[in-house]
Amino acid sequence: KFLKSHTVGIVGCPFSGGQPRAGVDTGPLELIESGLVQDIEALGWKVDFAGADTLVSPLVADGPDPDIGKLKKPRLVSNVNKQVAERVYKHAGAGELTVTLGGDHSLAMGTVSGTFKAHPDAALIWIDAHADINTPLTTPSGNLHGCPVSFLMGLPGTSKEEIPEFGWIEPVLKANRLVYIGLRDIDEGERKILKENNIKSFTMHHVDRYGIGKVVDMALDHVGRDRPIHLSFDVDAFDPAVAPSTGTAVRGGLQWREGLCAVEMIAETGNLVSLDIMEINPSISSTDNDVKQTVDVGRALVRAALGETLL
Ligand code: 6HN
Ligand code: MN
Ligand code: MN
Ligand code: MN
Repeated sequence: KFLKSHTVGIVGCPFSGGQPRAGVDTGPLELIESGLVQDIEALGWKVDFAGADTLVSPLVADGPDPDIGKLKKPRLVSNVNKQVAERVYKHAGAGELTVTLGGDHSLAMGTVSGTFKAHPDAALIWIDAHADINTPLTTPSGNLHGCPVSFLMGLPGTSKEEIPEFGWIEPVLKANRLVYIGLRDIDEGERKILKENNIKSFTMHHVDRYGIGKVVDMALDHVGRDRPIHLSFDVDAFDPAVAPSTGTAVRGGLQWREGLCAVEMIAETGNLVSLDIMEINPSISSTDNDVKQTVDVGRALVRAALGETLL
């Protein structure tokens, strides 16, 4: 409905500057090398991807990058995301289904900005253990991967006047166009923001109580079934037994089929225009199989989004 061609535009972003753990920047290459492009082509989609070595660059701040308040590496995160936004917009504006491979979740500042520039009426579905809606004023860690949603909504502390370094981000996201699934680790400031802004949040409690199918139906009803959808999927939404190689794992997450089923239902609407696969960190593992398993689930998410199991 909202795509102009049966083409997937891939944006690889080897970036880790929104959080402290090295390795999440190698996620995109691992996904590509595992055969993701072939997976996509096998499902009958064309792939618009210039190659794994043409990722967003340079991944450096223009100058010194001291903390701003609590925020760590603010200029670096801002610069990279500005480029990501341009890349995503190029694909989304051309009517392709954009798939962004992270990298840490601060990258959603760029992916959502780029998608919403092409599709201003879009809704954002955020599947994650975390709400990533801390503001510069509420963040307990200063890690910007915990903050992208607040910038996209223009919450207090994120305005051009308060923090000009992020002034390029337009507050494109309205509270009623956002829905969360899978939450289970929410900071105090975030809880307040979710309540005050009436943001629809299906936590793991709701997944247990209603089942994933009902939860996704309620989520789609909430944002509306006739708009473009940007799905931002943090692999830490999965239980650590399913996706162990990630930087901020939290117990009690989605099972393999629950995560896949959610993505399949979103794909089934025919409205998916942009997908993020974030926070795969191949440097984090305690058994030989951890990395393979986490990369496998990332690949499976992309295939599910492209209709693998929809007949
Ligand atoms: N992620 N709420 C914590 C923070 O530091 O703000 C954790 C954020 C995790 C972010 O997983 O994308
Ligand atoms: Mn998370
Ligand atoms: Mn926490
Ligand atoms: Mn996240």
